[in-house]
Amino acid sequence: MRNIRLAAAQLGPIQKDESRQAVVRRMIDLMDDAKMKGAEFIVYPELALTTFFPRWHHEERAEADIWFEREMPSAATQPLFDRAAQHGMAMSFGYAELTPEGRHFNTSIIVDKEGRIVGKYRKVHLPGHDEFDPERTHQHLEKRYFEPGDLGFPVWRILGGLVGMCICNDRRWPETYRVMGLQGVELVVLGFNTPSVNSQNSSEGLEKRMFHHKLSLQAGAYQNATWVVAVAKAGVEDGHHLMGGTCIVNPDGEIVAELEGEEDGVLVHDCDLEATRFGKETIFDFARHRRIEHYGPITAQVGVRLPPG
Ligand code: CDV
Repeated sequence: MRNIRLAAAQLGPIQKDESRQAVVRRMIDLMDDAKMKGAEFIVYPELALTTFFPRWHHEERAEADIWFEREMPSAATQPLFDRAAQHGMAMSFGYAELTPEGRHFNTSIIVDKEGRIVGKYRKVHLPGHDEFDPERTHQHLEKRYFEPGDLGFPVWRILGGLVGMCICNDRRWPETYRVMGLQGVELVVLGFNTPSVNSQNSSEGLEKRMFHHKLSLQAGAYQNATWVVAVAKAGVEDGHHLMGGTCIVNPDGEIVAELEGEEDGVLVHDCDLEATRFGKETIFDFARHRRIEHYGPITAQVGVRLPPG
């Protein structure tokens, strides 16, 4: 056994006018709860410090900088780092990053048990659009406010295992998991903000959206023999509903723990990293079975090229 006792720390809604300090207080409460339950690694959602601001259109792009962090830790987040170090707990959370060069990313970090940032990931697959779209039921302006991540999909040695990150929409893309799978990943942690309504097809329904969410996680876990932990920001934010669905998926692709509800809450599970070995050494032994001579189009083209005729 090579266990990581992991806490998936779901956040309920964060309203537009809620301060970073207030959110950090909620995150610390969840951390204290996770500590009582014996967790050594806590994972929070995408853009954990604010409301899901890409639903709001700022005519002036720079106005949106109020949602971004210029440093990490910041004065507002330092208490979270301090409490994590005090508990000896590693953590991962998402935030909007504004770099000293003026670049904007949708970012997640891993902080080790001593409170040091040891991993950074910037969201690669940005959904949505970059201009106000009157045809949609609501806006999803990630392409307006962020540039695509420039760090790839690294995997870090931490907590005795191989841990990678992705963010929300990344979970729907098999390439995300496979690039980490090719680095031996044993645990993928991710946060998400998923509206319960499809802005371009309101008849889709929550049930189908939840199905696609779980399908993506379960396929990614199974096909790469890795644990996957997905953590929601859920509930009604400023009149817009985000779905829940915080869950932990084992390397067989089975959901082994699920959080009910759309409030702040912690889901704790022992993830035995040794459980990744069987899949990695048999059906998904990449070294023996992958046929890269046939995979060229995956990196050579973006859109679909129809066959001739
Ligand atoms: N934050 C996200 O990336 N949300 C997308 C929505 C827009 C579909 C998601 O994939 O859940």
